[in-house]
Amino acid sequence: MTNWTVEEFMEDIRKETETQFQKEVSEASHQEIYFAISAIVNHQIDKDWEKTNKLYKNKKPKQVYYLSMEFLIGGLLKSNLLHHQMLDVCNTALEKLGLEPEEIYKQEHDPGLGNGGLGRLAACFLDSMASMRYPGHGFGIRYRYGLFEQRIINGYQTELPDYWLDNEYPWERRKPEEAIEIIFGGTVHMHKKYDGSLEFNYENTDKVLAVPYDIPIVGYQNQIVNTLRLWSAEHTSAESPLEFKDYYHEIDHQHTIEQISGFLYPDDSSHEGKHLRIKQQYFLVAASLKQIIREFKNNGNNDLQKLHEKVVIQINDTHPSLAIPELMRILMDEEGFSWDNAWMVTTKTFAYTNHTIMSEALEKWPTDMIQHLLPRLYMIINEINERFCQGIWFDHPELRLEIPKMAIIADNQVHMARLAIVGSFSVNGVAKLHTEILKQQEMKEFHQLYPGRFQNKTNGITHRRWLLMVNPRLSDVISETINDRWIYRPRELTHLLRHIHDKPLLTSIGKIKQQNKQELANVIYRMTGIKVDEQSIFDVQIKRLHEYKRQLLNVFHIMYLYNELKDNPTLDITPRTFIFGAKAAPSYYFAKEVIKLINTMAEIINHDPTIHDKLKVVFLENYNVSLAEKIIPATDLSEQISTASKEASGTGNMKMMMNGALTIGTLDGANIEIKNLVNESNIFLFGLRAEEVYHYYHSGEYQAYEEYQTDERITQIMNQLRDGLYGYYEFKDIYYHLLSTNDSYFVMKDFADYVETQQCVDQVYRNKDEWLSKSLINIAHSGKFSSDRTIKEYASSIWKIDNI
Ligand code: 26Q
Repeated sequence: MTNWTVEEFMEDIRKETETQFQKEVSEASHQEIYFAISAIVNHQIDKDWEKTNKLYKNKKPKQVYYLSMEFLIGGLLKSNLLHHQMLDVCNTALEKLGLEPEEIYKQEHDPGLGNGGLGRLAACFLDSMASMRYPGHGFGIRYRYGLFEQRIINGYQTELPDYWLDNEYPWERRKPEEAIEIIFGGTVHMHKKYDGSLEFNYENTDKVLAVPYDIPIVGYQNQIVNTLRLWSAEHTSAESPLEFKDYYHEIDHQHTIEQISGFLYPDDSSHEGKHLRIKQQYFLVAASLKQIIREFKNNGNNDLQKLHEKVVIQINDTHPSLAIPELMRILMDEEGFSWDNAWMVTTKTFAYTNHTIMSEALEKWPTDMIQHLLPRLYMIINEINERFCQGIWFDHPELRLEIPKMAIIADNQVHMARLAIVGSFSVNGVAKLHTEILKQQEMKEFHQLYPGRFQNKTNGITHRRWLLMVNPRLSDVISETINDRWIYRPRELTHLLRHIHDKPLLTSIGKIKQQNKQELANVIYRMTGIKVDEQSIFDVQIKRLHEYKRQLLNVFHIMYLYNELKDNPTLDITPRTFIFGAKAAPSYYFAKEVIKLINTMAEIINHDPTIHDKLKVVFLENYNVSLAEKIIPATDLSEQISTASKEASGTGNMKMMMNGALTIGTLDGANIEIKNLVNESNIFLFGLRAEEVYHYYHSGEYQAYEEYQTDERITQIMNQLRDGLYGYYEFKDIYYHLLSTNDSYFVMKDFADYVETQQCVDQVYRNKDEWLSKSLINIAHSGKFSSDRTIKEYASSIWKIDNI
């Protein structure tokens, strides 16, 4: 650990700008200063990284590998400075050099290598593993284009390519000497060898090079640096000079290969089988497994029969579940294992995390596609399926009738979740309710078959980024009040409860929220030109746009309030600023219409002088990790209003709670666990419960049309959507969609309760002391949602690994 003085740090910045750019600090651009500081941090990181690798090499602990198609790591400069105990010094040094630190940090193009919660969870997990000294690493893909950049034009979402590698990315290290060759397609020939064993040869295959780019994952002030390895697809160089006529063909082919790591697919929930997506998945899996086995052997292990003693692989949703048949292939075809031995090792190595119950989001791939692209893997999947179904038939006759629902291959499709369950020793959900739903409903046959295999691991978030880094003022006040041990033991945040009557503390927490709101108001003004009232309630919904997340319910509430104010401009309501951030999958028409609706309401409301600024609506474009870092510390009210049973966990709910927001939410996902901690008086709950949602689905009792006709407020809103809002805009498609689907996410059904609960919010907010003490209670209980707790649970009950 280094203890730099401000002067030393300033000197280093000078030196780096000189050597890298031959410039004085005063002449250097913000970009160049950013690169200079990154270089300073990188020198430190490289030393610790080498030390950590040596430590692992010597002690040879069991390692965990987190396989994920997404890692939403966010900006790394600030967090790396913080983790190296250099952030304060760096801030002061920059200020002394006449620079605004935030101006430098925002030079970093934050890599959008994930869609949302699942990708951000992977990043929080890496942070917790390194910070708690667990030997755990990530494997993913280095997409050349991350998730699209969102621009709002004329109220509509448009998508632009996110080319995040436009400048050099200072945190990655290319390792061409460790590249791995991957084989796709071809035809398989089977030979019987003299000893009776089988040999598989491939003809007309496609070769792809997986080139690693390593990103350091820096532990919090503990000198541990783990590795996130992202694979980039490159072509192998042509082996011999090309015939002229083959030349263009060859270039075209190289281009196709590079496309494998070309871009991240958006989560469009009802994805048809996309050829390139499955290539990406196999590419990740094949490269990572080869690397894992290579490392296992390099560590002096020569008996792959013992792989699971040194290696455990967590697969992040089904996306990397081809790893299961791929490990089978390696063990049998390359290492000479029998089926039974290979299966034993494989099923002791993999653990699978499920992140959704939405059946349309469960991955299925057409069999002919897998057969064509991965012929040998298809043979193996087939055999896994045969043996699995036979096993049920003979050993579990009570489940015979369920075989069609359980078969890995059914209706000419490979069901990836079924493959993942059968091939893993552990299956986990991401919040208590979600895990119960998996066990009792969505995967109940599998739970009957393998009752011990299912377990819950409630999600978490890294409190280092989501509190310490993004909200330094609040962090300081907390440390002054209960001392700073909470940074290492976030559960100690509960000590704040002893200060619940501490008026000066509540006042300073209130002031800090106010300052954060002021800063966000500036961001909002810069981004949209909208001036918002910092005294108003900052009511925030930030997440991917999905029907089940019900941004539409939020909009209905806004439309209702606006209609009320139009009828009665002196109506006494607490001023509110509704803040949205959301990307819609490019092909998700309904979601995009909701974005247009939000922007239309913003246009109308923000320019209507008759409502005296009591309402403002803000849609912040291109919601991503760095924008989240500005919004979350400034949030008063966190909108977690999914249709009960649909949100597996949610993690934004935890981030906002940790920053003192109160939640308005349904009893869904982790909201339930938030409620259990803070108790019902410190959270605003409303709406149908999960059982009621299931009941209405099965009974068909709910009639959306009746709801529309009986509640006059809904009638008015719906008719406005159909006929045009205040003379102008129409949203007929939303109107017809709600009625023709019988309001399948219960927007209209939950409306009345939602509005009533929002009225409670309005009342409580008027009593500053009451609001602030609820806020403190939320902060105090948020330590449970540190991903440190989550990772400890994975480590002890799934991975069986110790920290070093
Ligand atoms: C799949 C196939 C083809 C293309 C895209 C996809 C795809 C990509 C991403 C499908 C799903 C995702 C992402 C899902 C996700 O983020 N789920 C969220 O995971 C969080 C972490 O567990 C939970 O908190 C959220 O409740 C859950 O919605």
